[in-house]
Amino acid sequence: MDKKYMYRALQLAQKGMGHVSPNPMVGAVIVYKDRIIGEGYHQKYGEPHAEPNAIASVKKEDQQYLSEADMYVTLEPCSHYGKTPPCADLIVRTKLKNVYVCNLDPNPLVAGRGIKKMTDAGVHVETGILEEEGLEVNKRFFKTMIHNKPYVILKYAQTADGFVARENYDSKWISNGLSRQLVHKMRAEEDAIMVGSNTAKHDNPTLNTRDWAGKNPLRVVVDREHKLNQSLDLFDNELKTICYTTSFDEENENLAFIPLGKDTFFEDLLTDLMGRKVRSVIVEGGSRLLTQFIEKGLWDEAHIFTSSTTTFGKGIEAPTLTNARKVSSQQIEGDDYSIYKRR
Ligand code: AOF
Ligand code: ZN
Repeated sequence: MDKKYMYRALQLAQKGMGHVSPNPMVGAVIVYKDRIIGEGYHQKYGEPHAEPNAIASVKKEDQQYLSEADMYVTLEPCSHYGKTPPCADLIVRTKLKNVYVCNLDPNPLVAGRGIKKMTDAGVHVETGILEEEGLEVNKRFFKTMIHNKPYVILKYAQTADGFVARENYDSKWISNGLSRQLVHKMRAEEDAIMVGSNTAKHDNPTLNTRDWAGKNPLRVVVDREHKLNQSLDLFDNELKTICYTTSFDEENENLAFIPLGKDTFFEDLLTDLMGRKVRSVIVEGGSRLLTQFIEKGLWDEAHIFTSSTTTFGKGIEAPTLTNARKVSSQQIEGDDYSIYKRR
């Protein structure tokens, strides 16, 4: 067993970023005598899993080695008939010698059965290789499988003196152009993007990914009182928007108004998004909405851009992140970009 091949499998897995949700990202590498003879990953939701892709990639002249080869795969091979037949059966039929697995699959349809199928058939299986790294790669999938709630990412930009906007909201951009492009990349990687009614009203955002080549996430706006003007860009009918209210109920192809209970509003909102196959959501503001997610402990990760400017004087204060642990920090053309996780 050599961990470098699992690193490669994790790298392959992430090529599926933005294309496989609600499925996990999975990569697989086939190794014979310290040489990679096959590679594959789960490329698109509904399409073949990583393992058949890796096996299919083995060149004709190398196929004779499969029964002596090892597979490194980032998730327990599946045991169920879903959109594709069980990968564990394919591995058994292919007669691979050793299978090294990063994470077990928490999906109740699999949950250890994939491992059992292979060991019962005499395949040598080892699990837990680079487990922590795998949990990070598939943090969205594990969160939703275990807690039945999407992975929630808070994202905001603040000035050095801790404001997210001027008092009169005439300050749409705090972070620099490169940071904003990074935000568009982030948007393309998640399933949904959410703002509150103040942000929708004052910034009139389109919430698309125009500065990045990638898919657009579902747009979500919290407008409890159903007061937002329907001429805002969010309601332009070009991408789907879900508007959560406490009363109004109406849904068509590109726009849905979903009424939720007042007391369990945010919990219900996350549950409703789960039902819409949303496995991750970026909450982009404003301060009031972000604060509610923080106070209810309904967030998983926070990305905070802090500019070097302090010219605001009076303004809308940035939220205070509590119960947070900093996991990384870097400079982007003068902006500090830090990532936190909830303790
Ligand atoms: C694997 N290899 O590459 C992936 C797996 O709807 P389906 O048929 O695509 O099945 C989705 C489930 O299969 C998903 O929830 C997870 O449990 C597993 N994903 N398994 O062996 C893969 N993507
Ligand atoms: Zn599978």
